[in-house]
Amino acid sequence: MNFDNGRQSAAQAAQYIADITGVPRHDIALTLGSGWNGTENLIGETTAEIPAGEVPGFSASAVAGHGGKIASVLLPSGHRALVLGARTHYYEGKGVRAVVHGVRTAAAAGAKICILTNGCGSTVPEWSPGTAVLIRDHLNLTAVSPIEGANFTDLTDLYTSRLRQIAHSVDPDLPEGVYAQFPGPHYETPAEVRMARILGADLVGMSTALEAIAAREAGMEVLGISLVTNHAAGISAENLSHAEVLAAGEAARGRISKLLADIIGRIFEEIPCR
Ligand code: 8IG
Repeated sequence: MNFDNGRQSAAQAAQYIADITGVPRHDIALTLGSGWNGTENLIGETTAEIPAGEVPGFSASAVAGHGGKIASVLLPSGHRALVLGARTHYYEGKGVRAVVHGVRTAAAAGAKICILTNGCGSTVPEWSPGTAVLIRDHLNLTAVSPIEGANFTDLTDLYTSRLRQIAHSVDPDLPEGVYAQFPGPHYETPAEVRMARILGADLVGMSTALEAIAAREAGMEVLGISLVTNHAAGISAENLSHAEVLAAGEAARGRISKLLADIIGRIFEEIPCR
């Protein structure tokens, strides 16, 4: 067996993106989760946009609130960002390879840094909808890995302290937490949320951990930022709804877009363009 860990299909997708956008290499990848769409407009100038479904190996997203486009953005520093407005979730049943194809494509496109954003539930009563949280570490509760073969990848500093420090230099009050990826698509029961808290999870969601693992395996540095869009089940008196999730994202959009734009600006400060 040849365990290429998706490199060949990622290389094909990256070549397609380079051809269509006219940008041979991108410096950073940005995956936009629930509530984060529109952020690309604040970080720089979109020079090309491709419907995700047209790129080899990608499929159009079916979830409202998920953009479905791949954009090439010219940052004020001159660097290039590949913005993945589409994300394949594990619960779509397309397999873990499809879930991480986006980050592998970004790596093949040249990205050395991978920023993953998401909307999630909070197990911390004080973190209400609208709170942005830096991911310090994760619990992969999907019971699968995106890596195939005897490729023993070190995850000690997965969400690198270097990038978290840069984020904190932009907003010193940004809280940090542990993100637990559940398979979904159902939200947790209150008992599962209590279990997650006991295991050390501050945030619960349906993405990010598998992508972060693949990003690291592909040699990228990872930064994760969550937007709390709801209290996890049982944490507050309310029931969960996708409408609530969308509303929280809408209300926070300007603030979190600016936060991300400032962090990206800081990352490339004093780094010359290739
Ligand atoms: I947005 O409460 C969003 N995504 N698992 N639990 C899980 N995923 C989520 C939640 C949540 N909110």
